[in-house]
Amino acid sequence: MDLLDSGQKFSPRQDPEWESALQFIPATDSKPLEKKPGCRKKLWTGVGLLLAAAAVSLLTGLLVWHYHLRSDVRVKKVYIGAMGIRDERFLQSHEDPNSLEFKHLASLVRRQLKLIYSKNSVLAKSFIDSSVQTFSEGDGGDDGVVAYYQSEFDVHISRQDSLDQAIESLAAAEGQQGRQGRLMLKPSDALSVNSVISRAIDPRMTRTSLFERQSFNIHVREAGHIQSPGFPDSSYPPNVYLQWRLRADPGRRVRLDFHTLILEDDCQQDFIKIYDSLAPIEDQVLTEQCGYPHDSLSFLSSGNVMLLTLVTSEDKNFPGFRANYSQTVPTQQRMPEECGGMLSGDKGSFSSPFFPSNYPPKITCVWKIQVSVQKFVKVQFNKFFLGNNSNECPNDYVDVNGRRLCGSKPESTVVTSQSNTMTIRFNSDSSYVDQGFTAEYEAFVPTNPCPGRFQCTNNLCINNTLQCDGWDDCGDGSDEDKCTCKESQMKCKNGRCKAKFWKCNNFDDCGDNTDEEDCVACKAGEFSCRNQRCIPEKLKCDGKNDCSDGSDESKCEKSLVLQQCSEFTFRCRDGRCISKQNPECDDEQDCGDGSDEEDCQCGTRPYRSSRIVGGQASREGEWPWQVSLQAGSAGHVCGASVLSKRWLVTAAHCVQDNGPNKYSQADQWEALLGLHAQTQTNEWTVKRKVRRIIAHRDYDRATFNNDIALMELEANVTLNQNIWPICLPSPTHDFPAGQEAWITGWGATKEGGWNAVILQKAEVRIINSTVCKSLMDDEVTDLMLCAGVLRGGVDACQGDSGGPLSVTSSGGRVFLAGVVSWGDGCARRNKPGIYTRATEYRKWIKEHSGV
Ligand code: 4AZ
Repeated sequence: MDLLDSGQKFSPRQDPEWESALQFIPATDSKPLEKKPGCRKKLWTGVGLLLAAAAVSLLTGLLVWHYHLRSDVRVKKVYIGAMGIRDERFLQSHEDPNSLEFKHLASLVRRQLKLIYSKNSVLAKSFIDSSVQTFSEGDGGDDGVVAYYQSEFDVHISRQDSLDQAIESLAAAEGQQGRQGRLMLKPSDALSVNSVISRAIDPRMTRTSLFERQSFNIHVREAGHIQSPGFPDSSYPPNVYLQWRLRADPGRRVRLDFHTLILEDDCQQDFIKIYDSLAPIEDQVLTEQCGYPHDSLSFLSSGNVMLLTLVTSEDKNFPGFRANYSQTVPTQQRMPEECGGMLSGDKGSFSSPFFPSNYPPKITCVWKIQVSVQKFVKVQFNKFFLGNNSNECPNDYVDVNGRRLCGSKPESTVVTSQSNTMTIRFNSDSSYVDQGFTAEYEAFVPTNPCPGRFQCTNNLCINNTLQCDGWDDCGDGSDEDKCTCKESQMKCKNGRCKAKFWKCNNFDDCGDNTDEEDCVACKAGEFSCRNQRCIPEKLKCDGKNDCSDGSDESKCEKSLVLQQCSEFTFRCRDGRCISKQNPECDDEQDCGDGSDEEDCQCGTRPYRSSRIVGGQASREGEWPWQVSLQAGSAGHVCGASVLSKRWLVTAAHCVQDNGPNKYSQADQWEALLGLHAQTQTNEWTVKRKVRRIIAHRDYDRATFNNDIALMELEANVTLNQNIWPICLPSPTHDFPAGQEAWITGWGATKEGGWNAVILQKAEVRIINSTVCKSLMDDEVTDLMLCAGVLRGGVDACQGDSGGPLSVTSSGGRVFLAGVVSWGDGCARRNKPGIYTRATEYRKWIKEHSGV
């Protein structure tokens, strides 16, 4: 159901008093505050201090009196709870608060609660009233009803904790109370209570500023969606507390899949919470989310109800959420078929229920693996996300032959048995769910666990060629222990062998930093210039060019105006150079003429929170500068980046004629901006014809030097939340080796593979140019930049060309570090991706596009 379609509109209340209440206090006469010289000043200081001390003591005394001694400082406390009632049948009319049946049962519940509270002196003294919010079918599947209620208490401020304790102790006591309770009420009015749980409500839900409170009741038998008010055309309203109560048929689970979720970053302000209940009982929270989460956002209930709450604070512009709801197919006796069972055969796989969705709460699955006699069992967990890491794993866990695993585990965690059977038990408790796990099992011969392969200490089997290659493929380093180093390798102190060119690359490749020792010729207390000279450390950032190449003045915190510019220093429009590193668009004016902060409408994501091989699907709007360049029936061919309303940057090799494909001609192209899935355009997507292509005149087909081109769009685009320019770095912008960068695109997801449908993203690192040149047989020039993951598995690939290599600066804006250009295959070990170095083309872009 679309809430707004159903006529529920939100009209935030305005305070009519506000404007007339505004008053301006007249400025005090400043003269009496002026300092007086001499000993009168000391006298005044003494008197001032005395007065201040007196004021502080008075205030402290008042506070102590106010909170501890005054007898009338009382607070109202609200508790939320659920009461399980036996011998009562759930009726459709119990969903309608205006029905007689609802009213009747609600009044019995209220009386029962009063009776329960009356038996506890703390509760009895402060109880005010209870109200019943709603009912649902009992949890047990057969007869029974659950009542969700709210109870209010009025308590002295110093006795809040004992009230909390009294409420929390109810659950334990109520098992017996239920049976005895009958004696205290007329038999016809007594309820047969089988459980009571009450908890303090999340204080953010009782903020007095929340002036809009509403609940929506939805039956999820027919699949549909819910969304925050105004979504997607406007941001959600401020200061609201909304509840969506979702009910499935008895015996089915509620399923909620988020399509979009973009809230304010600060969970203290705006957040959603999902409960495995129809009331916001804190013991039954499945998740709390805010900002722009990257986790799996698909949830299942344990029973047939679920509650989604949205709380917002003062106005901020965030779009909110849209989530699809449905119910699961029925299972005969609820759980057993959904997970667990007997696994026979010498190979197989299994996963936590509903993977890759989050597993439901309160579920237990048991797998019994049995392989051929005389073989043992090996289970390899490929994904493993089970809540927080802890030693005892008291909450959600996987138990393998009596050993509990929980938290997050690295890929390829292996466990083995000492017999031909293994029992694996998965258990989730009543709150906070996670994505779960996927696992493969295999039988092995105990005398030869890795036939033809290398056996790691952690029992993983890897290809023999990966042993002693300088990379930890086992995950525990055992494939790199006890190696004899080759001619091209150096020996680290810890015994590892690493390629010689890793030495002195400013990165600890050995793991014990021995590859980075004895690298600089300079003595202690000296600064080593880029040109290898040594200068006293104190001359660094003193505004003078002591190194003579300017490198001692290029990475300073403060932006001193320098006497001399160098290839490492930022040049302001007025020609002066400053010593601060990467000062452009960092929201601080560093140049006297302000030119470092001009043209900075770029590099931000609309809702600040925040193909590719080895990447993952991105969220809509996450990379608003990403463009898909499409050529007639060929569809997507290359990527590009938005520079302005009119200009895109891409790779020159994308716009070269290729047989019958006349890619150098503008009319062959169409640019899709604000696109997420190749097959789906939406209200944010803009399609534009291309008016003009300007490929770099010196683009070299043989070497890929100058692989850059500009595209002018036929008509300007209107920037929106999914279309936004990336910042261009100044020629002296530094992207140091080791820095994190992101690649994005719809290119092939493996070498020689198919293009992706959903825009992919992957994290890589900038790679030292000297290392890169030696890895790429000296085919990399200074006009190129290398980035990748040298262990392999993550890279740009065919179809990503022309797209951005995005780097987030310290100020939070995203800069174009490079344009996807070429590589030796895709995602191969020690073969980084090669990018056109954007800093080298800043002037060229300005000259040809004006951007
Ligand atoms: C391509 O064919 C291509 N691994 C782009 C990037 C890379 C390889 C190939 C980098 O467009």
